[in-house]
Amino acid sequence: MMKREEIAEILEEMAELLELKGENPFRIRAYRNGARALRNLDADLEQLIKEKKLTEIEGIGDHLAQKISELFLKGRLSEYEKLKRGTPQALLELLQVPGLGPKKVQTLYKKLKIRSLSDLKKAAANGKIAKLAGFGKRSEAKILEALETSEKQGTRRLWFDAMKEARPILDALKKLKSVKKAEIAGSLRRRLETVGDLDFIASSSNPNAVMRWFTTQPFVKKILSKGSAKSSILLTSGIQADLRLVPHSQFAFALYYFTGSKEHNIRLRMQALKRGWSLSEYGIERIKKGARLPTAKVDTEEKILKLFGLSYIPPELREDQGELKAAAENKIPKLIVEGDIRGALHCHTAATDGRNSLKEMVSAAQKLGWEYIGISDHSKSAFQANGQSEERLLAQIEEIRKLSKKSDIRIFAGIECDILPKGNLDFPEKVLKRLDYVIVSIHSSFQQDEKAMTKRLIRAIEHPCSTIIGHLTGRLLLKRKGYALNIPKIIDACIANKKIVELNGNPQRLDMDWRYWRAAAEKGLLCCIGPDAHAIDQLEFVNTGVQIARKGWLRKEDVINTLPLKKLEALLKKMHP
Ligand code: DGT
Ligand code: CA
Ligand code: CA
Ligand code: ZN
Repeated sequence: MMKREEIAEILEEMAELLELKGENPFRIRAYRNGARALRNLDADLEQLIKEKKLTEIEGIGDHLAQKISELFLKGRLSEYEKLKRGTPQALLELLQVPGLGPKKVQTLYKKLKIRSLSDLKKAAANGKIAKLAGFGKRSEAKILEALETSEKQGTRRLWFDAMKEARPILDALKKLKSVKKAEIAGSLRRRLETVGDLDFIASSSNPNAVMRWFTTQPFVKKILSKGSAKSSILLTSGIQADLRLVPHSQFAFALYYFTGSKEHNIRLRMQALKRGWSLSEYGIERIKKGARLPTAKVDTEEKILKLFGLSYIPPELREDQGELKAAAENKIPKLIVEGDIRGALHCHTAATDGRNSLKEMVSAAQKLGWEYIGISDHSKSAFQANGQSEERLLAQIEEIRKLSKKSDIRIFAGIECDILPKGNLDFPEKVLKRLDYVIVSIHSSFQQDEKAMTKRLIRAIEHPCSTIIGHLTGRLLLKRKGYALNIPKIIDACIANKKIVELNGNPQRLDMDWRYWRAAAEKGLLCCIGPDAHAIDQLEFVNTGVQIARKGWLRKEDVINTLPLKKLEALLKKMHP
């Protein structure tokens, strides 16, 4: 069964395709209205369909109801597929460029004969687009910028998505008879927020058999290269995967080398040279006469580092951010692990834009073994997310208090409160005071300059009722840069006002960026890892957050949702009187 949001997206795409064809505006509007109605739906879609009551919803007529049912039940819509097939590929591609809607795409197609992204780029670079009616210099510049970012990002993937693909491949590799050891390497192992490809390292005594396996699986779309030491394939999802095979004795060295980062490796190799050794993916050897090299067997990464007098450096930290120095001083922190998490505070329900009810979210949290869950639905200005009015919020608080009394797990009443353009909050103090905590986030007016944006956020930080700053920069990885912001200043303001910064675990956000966390936490900033869950199956995003927290050198003590219930309760009470 298709999800409500997916159906809404297809209806919107239908509207775009119809508009591209120059169809009747009423029909186009009907699809758009239908998408909006679906997104704002309070009731259960499945039930409405079963009882044939879809048409009772404002904005959904007979025709649309039939389309929605078809999508929901079959997961596809023949009319949509036909429309898509009938639209030139070039137009579909152009439609994907941010800032280009159907009308503009039509104009580009007709007036400038633009048939591809490279045509579009050429025209923009030559200033031809600015001259078209309805475009102008600004929109030309925007198109160029959008094209450049999409080129730069190329085929990178979110870490989360790449890991989902890599796990089963790794498991299958490990099960092969001729494979002794197998690991993920590269940026995926380092938990970088996006990855260029999947890197696998394995040791085997029968490389040809392993490579034959790797290049003939159902996940292979195309073989890029095949050899007994290295093969590269394109997965059906479009992402590249490399497999390197080495003899057992070289496994640890190969794993270390191909985990990277390149910069980290270079620094470690310099230390080797200073000692008269050469370190490579094959092993370590003496290159200077008289240099001493321990003869003990080196078959783990721990032992490689030990040769240099270094303590173990987890892959997440190998980014040349001072980790070698810390390891030399035995100062690599004990990083947070998934099992340290005892609950989460950034969770949405169907009261706003979540997919599950309060009860469902609570019981899912309980199944995860959490001691508490905080509900933080949107505030009224977030109308695109069905933000709650004061009335609805107060009713929800009531509902939460009642359910919490009956439950084995504590439910905190919170909110994700919009920070308005001037920095004031979306609800008056007397309302916010009824809650246990307040996450403050920006969901509008992203265009403000750095000074205005920083001022806006600091005002929210200084508000007596704010507790946690949500997804600090608003970035959507591979899609949208964060808004302009003086992050160090924000960090200082949070520390001065004793406010917490979120590490948003949604794989597309991972915000605040890991590069800021180490220094911030050393100055005393506390972190809250939020799943920003909009459905029960997204509660696990808190674990993605943990991976990134590790990358930011965070320990359990730096993260408030590792606290046992009583301690967290006390902390929130102190912060939010
Ligand atoms: P990616 O794939 O762009 O997300 O980033 P990585 O780090 O996975 O890079 P990749 O796949 O090109 O190579 C995997 C690792 O292998 C890399 O982190 C370090 C190592 N490596 C690859 N080529 C070189 C090289 O030319 N020099 C050094 N020092 N290391 C390399
Ligand atoms: Ca890689
Ligand atoms: Ca690679
Ligand atoms: Zn948000």
